[in-house]
Amino acid sequence: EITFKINGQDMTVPEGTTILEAAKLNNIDIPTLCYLKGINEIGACRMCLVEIKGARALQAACVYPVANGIEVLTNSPKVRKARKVNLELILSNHNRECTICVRSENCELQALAKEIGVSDIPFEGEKSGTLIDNKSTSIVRDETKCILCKRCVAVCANVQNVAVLGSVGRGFTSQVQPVFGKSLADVGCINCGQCIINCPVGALTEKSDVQRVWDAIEDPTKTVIVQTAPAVRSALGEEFGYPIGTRATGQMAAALRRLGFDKVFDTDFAADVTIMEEGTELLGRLNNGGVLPMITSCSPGWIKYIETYYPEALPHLSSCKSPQNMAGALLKSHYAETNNIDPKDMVVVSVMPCTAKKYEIQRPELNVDGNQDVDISITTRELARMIKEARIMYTQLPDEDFDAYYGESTGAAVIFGATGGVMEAAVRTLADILNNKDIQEIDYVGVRGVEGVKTATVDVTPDLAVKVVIAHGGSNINTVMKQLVAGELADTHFIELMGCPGGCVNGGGQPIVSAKTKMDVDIRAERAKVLYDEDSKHLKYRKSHQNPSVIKLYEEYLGEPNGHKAHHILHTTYSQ
Ligand code: HC0
Repeated sequence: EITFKINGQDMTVPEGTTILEAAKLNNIDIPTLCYLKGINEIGACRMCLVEIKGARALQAACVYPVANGIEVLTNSPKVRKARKVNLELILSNHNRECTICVRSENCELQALAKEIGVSDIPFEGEKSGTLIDNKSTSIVRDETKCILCKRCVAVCANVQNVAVLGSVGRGFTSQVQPVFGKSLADVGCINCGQCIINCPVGALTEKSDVQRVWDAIEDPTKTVIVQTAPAVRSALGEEFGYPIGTRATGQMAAALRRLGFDKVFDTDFAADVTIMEEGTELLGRLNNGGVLPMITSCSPGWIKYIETYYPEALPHLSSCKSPQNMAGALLKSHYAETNNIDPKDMVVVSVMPCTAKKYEIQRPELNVDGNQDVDISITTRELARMIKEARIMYTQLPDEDFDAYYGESTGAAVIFGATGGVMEAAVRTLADILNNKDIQEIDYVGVRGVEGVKTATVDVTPDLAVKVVIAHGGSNINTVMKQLVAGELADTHFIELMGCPGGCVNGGGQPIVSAKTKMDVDIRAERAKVLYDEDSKHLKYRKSHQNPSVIKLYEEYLGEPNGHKAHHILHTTYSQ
């Protein structure tokens, strides 16, 4: 234990505690900018400078461990002045067109400038970066706004194990860029957008498709149908002032209707279909000596990851399209046929917590009879912007339901949005089908939670113990994939992998929460809770095979799961 003084008060903390952490324990606020708890603790931005009595230089609180007997001042005139000058220097090299920046009012730099009281930039400032890279389907990188905090570099390398962003140059020529100054579209970027949600400013944003959606809605020749991913409802409310962990389902459906979509459907419906297809595929592989373990194929960041870094393992992937694309493919086939609409006159829009979904929809193999499954994919944030632009008073909206049939879903589907959810949904259905009964104990808590890699053995029947592995985020995925290619997972049957840490609830398209808030709140767990609550408290059915509309769809149209028609519409092969 270490005893020291902070702003005149005595404090005792465990050895190794940084001044920043100690101050927080004592309700003393120290500003930070480059700091990202557990991910980027490098003391680079110098915003967290504090004075240590007797020491000549000010120290960065985020990396400086407390020592016995020191006296720390977090609010001395010297400290305030230094922070202000440092912030002015950062601002002098930053594109300050805040009024037209999508991060305005959600920008950590802007907030700091206000808190610290910067009212003038006394330096001319070198403008080091000029490039705006918008070649990627998913991510726009604007060097004029980058403040070199390196949060994106750390997340991309250490959390996602992708490492396509790095620092180049020194001093005023310093830049954060992909290798050789290439576009994000031309390096091994998996489009996950974790860089975006960890960027404090507007240097990294999603490629906006909002105008394309407005144009479609305004086009009288088009039937415009929207589908919303499971995780969107766990976070959309945050954009309208609701606390993290507020369920948005009903108001979201109401808002989408008022935006002018012809039909408001739920990706969750297709998640139920996915369980029918993927569960059947797994049983087929188990019974017929197919490639095992089988790995889920619904996260497009993960798909790009395996194609780029583990192509030899592609036969392990399920052949199922993602629920997003299954929904699109069914709308352009079954729905179009039954409603006498030419699929060419349909525009399917998906609202996703994900930036990689923008990449997924334009993959050439994801179509049905030449019609692209999904036409436009927007993020949760873009939907919020549309609602604001339309001046819909979101908080005043009533709760409404999705439209019938393709809006019907189960608790199994909604938990897809949290890590472990797809696995739990699959096990619920497999257990019922193989035991031929409606099992009541269906909360498989062993596969839930934010632990990086989860392993469980589920006794599905007295004779079948299914061994499963679940991982989320590139680094954890990499741990599992290394084991897989080394032959260490030969006795595992089914693996769920999701590209983002925490699963889709923490996807790169979700509302952006400041690093400061993330010091206190695990947004992955809070948002996941929304989905598990919807599953256990709000939905009539909690198993995919009990979805009445899904049952009807197979009876009337698809035939058997994994049958000929289902294969044609709902499956694909990834082979890059
Ligand atoms: Fe997900 Fe999905 S659960 S990937 O995390 O499977 O993005 O929310 O929409 O497609 O359903 C994201 C979330 C989806 C898909 C579903 C899956």
